Amino acid sequence: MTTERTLVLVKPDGVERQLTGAILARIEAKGYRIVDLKQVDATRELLEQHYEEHVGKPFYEPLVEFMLSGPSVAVVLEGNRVIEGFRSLAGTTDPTTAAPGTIRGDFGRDWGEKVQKNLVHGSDSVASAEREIGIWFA
Ligand code: IDP
Repeated sequence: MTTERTLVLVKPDGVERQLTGAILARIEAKGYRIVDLKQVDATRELLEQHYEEHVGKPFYEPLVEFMLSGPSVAVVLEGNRVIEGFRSLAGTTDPTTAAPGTIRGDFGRDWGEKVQKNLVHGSDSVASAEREIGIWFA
């Protein structure tokens, strides 16, 4: 058994496009358990912590501005190998080439902006998940 928790965000583009329900339906259909969920108006301070690994990259400021543009839905999921399982459901970072059948591949595209609006975030390791759950559910 490798029971894990992960932090998932439905990013502002997903909330704005009213895809939250469709995204959560895929998570629940896969069999993961939602253990906590809330809509959040993220602050710059919260986002600076969440995206600290990307500080200084060309897309960092557009990414923060995008994440400040509207509410996100923050979700804690639990299940065996849920960290890699959710990232598999989400698809690769670039929505243009994310595989059909994934959240990003089915619902995402390139909108010609400096930041990739790709609908969801999922933690990438046990350490990241613990850190990110602490940030969003402080
Ligand atoms: P991930 O969300 O697939 O784990 P990360 O590399 O952690 O990808 O990047 C965080 C977010 O930053 C991405 O989800 C995407 O919104 C944005 N991003 C990443 N790389 C680029 C890029 O090269 N150009 C524009 N935006 C990017």
